[in-house]
Amino acid sequence: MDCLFCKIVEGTIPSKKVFESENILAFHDITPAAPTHVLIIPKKHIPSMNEVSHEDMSLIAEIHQVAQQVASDMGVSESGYRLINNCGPDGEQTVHHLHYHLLGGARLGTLTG
Ligand code: IU
Repeated sequence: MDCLFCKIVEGTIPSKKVFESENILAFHDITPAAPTHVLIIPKKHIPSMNEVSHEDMSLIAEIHQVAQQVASDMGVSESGYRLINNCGPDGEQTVHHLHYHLLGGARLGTLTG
């Protein structure tokens, strides 16, 4: 399958990993939008939030656990952070493998301006 994040999971494209388990991988975003910008992905290929099924609920729970761990490891637990999923064209999703952006290390501004 021609999926960038599947290739990162397989190791055929390198990444700067910050966490790996049987089901989840977390790595630094190649174009950081904040001082801390980590992508957390399931190893399973799920194209977007729209295709997350009931069977995937344990994966989603694990992603939240990993986000907590990564935030702690990156030193942003107390200062705070954002966990963002972009879905579809209006959500500006560019990589079609489910992923969550963990952003922190600076005041990120409000979503409503
Ligand atoms: P989006 O939610 O699909 O818009 O985010 C995709 C992210 O993947 C984006 O922040 C890119 O900088 C990031 N990324 C990456 O980390 N490594 C890559 O080789 C490519 C994109 I292409």
